[in-house]
Amino acid sequence: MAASLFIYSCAASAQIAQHAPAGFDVPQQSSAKGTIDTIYYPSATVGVTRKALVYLPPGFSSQKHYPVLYLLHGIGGDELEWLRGGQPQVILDNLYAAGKLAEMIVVMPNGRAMKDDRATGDIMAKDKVEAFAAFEKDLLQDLIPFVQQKYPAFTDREHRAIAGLSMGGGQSLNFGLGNLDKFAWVGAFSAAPNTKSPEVLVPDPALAKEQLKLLWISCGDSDRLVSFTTRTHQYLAEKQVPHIYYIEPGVHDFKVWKNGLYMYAQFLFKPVDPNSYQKYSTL
Ligand code: FER
Repeated sequence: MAASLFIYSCAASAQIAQHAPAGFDVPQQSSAKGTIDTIYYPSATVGVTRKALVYLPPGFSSQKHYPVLYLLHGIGGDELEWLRGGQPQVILDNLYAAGKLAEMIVVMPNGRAMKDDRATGDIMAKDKVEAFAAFEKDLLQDLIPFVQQKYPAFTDREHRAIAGLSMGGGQSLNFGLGNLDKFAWVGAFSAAPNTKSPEVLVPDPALAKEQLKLLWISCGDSDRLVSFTTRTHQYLAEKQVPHIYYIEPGVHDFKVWKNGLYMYAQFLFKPVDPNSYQKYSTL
């Protein structure tokens, strides 16, 4: 019994993503680098051409097929926010160099689906906040089909992930859990008040449990918005929907979001072991 438990814990810990170590976000001279494209896609939803950034992994080849992660920004940001504040390409390049990441395409859109989608003026204005909800249609009907036409992407739910920070975290939960036929991997870093109430997010816990590969929710313990993460976690725990709930020391900033990307990305598009999720959790 003791021996089998030991073996089990070794096997489980082998696939556990650890908290980001020092240097995880520092460019390494010698390692292969991914590339970043800017794409412009016609949005029938908004009625304009919209912009997004696309990170292609080192060694990208149009002869292969790739899963896709949609990575969303916060209320004060746009398609450049992750790049400017989080340098995800450095984090991902380093993870590839360490052999810790499945090859994937990462799409960073502008999640404020309105004609003038700049993060200027009153970013909390009603029409701008509503545009974050309107992005669901733009994402599903305009951006995803465009990405799948332009890049050699797998098109099934098990090869599509969504994650975001703050407003983008709320969007990821709302859109991901609301469209389980489209997304098998859902992640939220410091989800904002736009996060739907747990009963609305997950009305059918059995279906969510069956369909989700991974549901990740993380937040800094001193974030003023932490209650939105805790509330979601409590409901999921009560309904026994497997998820990773990762509370770390921190506030509402890129230190937490970069670690969220670092950890969440390592799970994506690999075999999952929900039994290992309980090793995460609180401080
Ligand atoms: C709010 C507080 C914070 C809110 C949104 C946010 C829509 C979003 C923060 C972020 O994206 O960083 O009351 O309401």
